Amino acid sequence: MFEKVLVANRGEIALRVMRACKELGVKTVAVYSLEDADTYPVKYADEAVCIGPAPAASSYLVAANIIAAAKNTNADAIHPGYGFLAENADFARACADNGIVFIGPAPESIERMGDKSAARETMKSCGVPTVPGSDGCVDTAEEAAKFAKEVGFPVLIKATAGGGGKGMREVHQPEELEIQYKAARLEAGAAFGNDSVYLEKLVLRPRHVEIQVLADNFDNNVSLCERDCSIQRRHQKLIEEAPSPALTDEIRRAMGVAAIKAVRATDYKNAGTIEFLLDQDGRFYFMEMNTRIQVEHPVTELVTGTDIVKEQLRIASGEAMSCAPRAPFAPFGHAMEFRINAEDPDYNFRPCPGTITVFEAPSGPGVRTDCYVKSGSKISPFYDSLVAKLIVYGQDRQEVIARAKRALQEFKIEGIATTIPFHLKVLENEAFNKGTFSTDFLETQMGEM
Ligand code: MV4
Repeated sequence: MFEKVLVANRGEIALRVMRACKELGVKTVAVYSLEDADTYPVKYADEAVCIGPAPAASSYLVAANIIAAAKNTNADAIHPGYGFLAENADFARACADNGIVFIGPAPESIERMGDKSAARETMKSCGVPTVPGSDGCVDTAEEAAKFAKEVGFPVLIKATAGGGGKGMREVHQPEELEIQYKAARLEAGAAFGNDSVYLEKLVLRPRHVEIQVLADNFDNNVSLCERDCSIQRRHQKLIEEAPSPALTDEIRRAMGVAAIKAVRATDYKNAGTIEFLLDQDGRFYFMEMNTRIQVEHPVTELVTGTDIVKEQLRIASGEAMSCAPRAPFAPFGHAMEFRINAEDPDYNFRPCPGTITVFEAPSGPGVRTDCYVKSGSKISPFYDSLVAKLIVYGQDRQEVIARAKRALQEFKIEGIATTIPFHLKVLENEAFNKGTFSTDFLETQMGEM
């Protein structure tokens, strides 16, 4: 195991990683921007190094400063958390070049999955189901028309460098194709500096179901079941749960098998997530692979009894993962995560940074809160608005829903607006209670929200 790990992140995930380190007897180094100097993760770490001013582009995204901090403190590894440099292949390479272990997959794996069209082709060649579409990029509007005719309308034009929905255009009629094709390329070029696009048949009313995987260097490749992340707003997840209310044991097994097939075929190591679209007929298709720890990892931890961050540390340090002997996993009980963001659901979820005057987290059976704030903490306008994650566990979905209501009501956050009232409203919704929602839940079920 490592002696000392530098955590190249902030907020709740920095604290989450440090807690895993502490349990493994690993010393921790925090890096922080001037804006974050007084935050709890910085105090919690054994050592802390300032890496620049508030803007992420001048601090948490400056690879050279972070690597210098690791060298100066003799850290043997860097955990990137999520966001920032977590899926930056050049950063992973720079770590290796400086004799520091990057706690994550190989740079080649990050690169392969970062190109969404190439990732799709890789998966297809591994025998993982993909949505019918263009094999590779579509370079002209004529070529787009040819593919659209082949797979049939409606189609979806996607940016190769995309992810998270940017540069995506739906096309429902042949007449719209040329305009939307050009618009997608312009948007992708502006957003990513890369205007290449590809095309897929549009899956109607899909669910977002993703499989968590772990792979070590001892040929242990395990699937930790799925998470259903269909409750989103503009590609920001708000509620995640495991198991998915939409999966039969048969589909769950098939999805897990597909995910492991992909992991083996690409020699992927460490933790990863394979995102699938699940259509209304129970068929699933590869969407993207995330090569980082994800915000919603705790729901998987609760239904599988694993500590995913500790497994990441074990795998990266050259040990075998400790959960492999218990695989294959069948989900035990049910878990849901509610993202408590500093956003006002009454005003289009506008960010509400500011000082939290009172903060009291719920407790009691089946309740976990991952957060980094206390009464008096400030939510900075410079970073994302995640304040806390409420993760609720119970024997079945019904118990979890009742428990979540109780826990959300116990939460006391004053001084800023949060997404708690939104979550309480969702918990009263019939489609949510039945588990029959898809990714259009917010628009179709929550009215003006
Ligand atoms: C799709 C799709 C329907 N059909 N692909 C959204 C983000 C990006 N990762 C891929 N996305 C989608 N790809 C096909 N062929 C619908 C979406 C999509 C979506 C997916 C998951 C969760 C929420 C979503 C919201 C809108 C669109």
